[in-house]
Amino acid sequence: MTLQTIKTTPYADQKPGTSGLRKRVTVYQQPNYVENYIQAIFDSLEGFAGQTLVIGGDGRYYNDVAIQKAIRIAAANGFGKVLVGQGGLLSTPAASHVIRHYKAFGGLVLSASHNPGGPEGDFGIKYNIGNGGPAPEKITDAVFDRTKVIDSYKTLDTPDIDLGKIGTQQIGDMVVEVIDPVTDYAALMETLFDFDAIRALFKSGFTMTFDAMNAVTGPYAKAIIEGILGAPAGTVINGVPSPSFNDGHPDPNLVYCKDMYDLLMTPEGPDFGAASDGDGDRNLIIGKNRFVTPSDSLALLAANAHLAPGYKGGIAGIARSMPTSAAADRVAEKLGIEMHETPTGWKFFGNLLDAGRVTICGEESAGTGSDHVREKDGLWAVLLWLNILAVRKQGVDEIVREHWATYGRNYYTRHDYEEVDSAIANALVDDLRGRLSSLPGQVIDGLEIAYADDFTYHDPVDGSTSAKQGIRIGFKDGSRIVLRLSGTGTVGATLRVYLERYEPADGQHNLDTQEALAPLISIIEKLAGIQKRTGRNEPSVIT
Ligand code: VG1
Ligand code: CO
Repeated sequence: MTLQTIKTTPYADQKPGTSGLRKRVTVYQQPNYVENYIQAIFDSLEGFAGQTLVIGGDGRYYNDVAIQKAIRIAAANGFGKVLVGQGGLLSTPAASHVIRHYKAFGGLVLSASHNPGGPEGDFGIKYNIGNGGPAPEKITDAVFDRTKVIDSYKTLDTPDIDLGKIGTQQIGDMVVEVIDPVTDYAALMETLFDFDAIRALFKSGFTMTFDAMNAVTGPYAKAIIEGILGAPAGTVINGVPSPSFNDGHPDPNLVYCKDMYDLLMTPEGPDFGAASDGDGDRNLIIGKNRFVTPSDSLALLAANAHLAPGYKGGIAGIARSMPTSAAADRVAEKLGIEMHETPTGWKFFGNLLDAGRVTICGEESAGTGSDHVREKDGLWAVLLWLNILAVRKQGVDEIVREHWATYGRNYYTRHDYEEVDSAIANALVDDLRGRLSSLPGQVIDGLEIAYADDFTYHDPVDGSTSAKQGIRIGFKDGSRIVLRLSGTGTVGATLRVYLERYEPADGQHNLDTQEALAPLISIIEKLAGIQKRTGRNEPSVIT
């Protein structure tokens, strides 16, 4: 077995986005594309000689090829040990837990999350630091700089490692330990939730369907929900991870989980429906006759977290990404705890969690999580919901309505325009940005603009600043429109428009969401001309 230093030439497009480097599989298949990126990551880190690296992925197409490359490059760069999930699988939250639990130096998460998979789909690589969370911008910026000049990478001339067998193997000076991907994660969940109460809930005849979307959460959900918690076999559907997600799109929203939604709206349907995404960090929650928006779910979980043993002492604070609705802010206010607004992407929550300033975090894009790991965690959210349902002995709809009657309702929707020509999308955002200072005071369709800015985040823990994180237009009545470009798409640009309107506790809570937000939809068209400029007459996806 020989250590090799292989000459390479840089790629210009290896800039990490909201969550790692996501590209088409065909882009990743170019010579040395994976190698360059992983070597650039290691070149940007210090002090890992002899340390442990965690590697796992969501099992999508190309996972098996990339993971072998990653192991060889890690060995050649001097890591002492690699911990890898059996079959190359680790959900993103489980990878975060494994990094923390075994005090690893960091980890590589091979995933493009909710993006479609398969040979024509997407692949991704993300580096997580020792706290288990996505690398902060300081590191991702350094990695990008390095990719632009990289001229060689290190690897070992060795056959593929057998990842099917649990146990340790040696490659060069490095140990490879293949671990069961589920065991440590399931044990962690057991410390947080009242499993006896949830078991009793299922025994009492409560019914649920969990759609793992042919992605990585299947084995976790089966082991925990059907195995440990005793839900009937068949509660977990699409539970076998498939490299192409069975040609599905593993994004748990009302478009790709429409069948589940329809089922939950019928009397014959189960009491509770949930789903998670490609890498297991997102969640969808639907009760009988009640879809819970992710922003509301964050607020509800924060308000009820004390009902679960892991949070019985109360929560220190809440953080939400900027485009997420302000529903959680009202909970924080009532609890008298800290509330933080951060840019999109879980990497911005890490410092607040590490500093103990917040316990629960969430994003409007179906991501919620807590300080138990440093990633959002789909199954965790589902289990916390089950714990709350078991303790409160009420249905989802009733709990949601009581919440609105206490805190008011934030009507909320997101309109996505996908695969828009990048030049058109950038010009649209730049034009609006240029006009922001003239907007406050203007009255459009009877609504007065109170403020308009481009969100800049000042991290209160490390003092770093992140500018240009999305355009916010706020109105006197508390309504808000946010507009930003996605950092996870792989083709053209995806324009996201986030719309929110607040109805107080004694207000109207029964309106249709799109109708309730129609005035704002019309205002943003007047201000930004999205449909006019993109030539689209409706969003590609409404969530
Ligand atoms: C999207 C979501 C964001 C999320 C990110 C990664 O980013 O909006 O909230 O953190 O995906 O989630 P963007 O830049 O496309 O809006 V995942 O589950 O894809 O890792
Ligand atoms: Co994900």
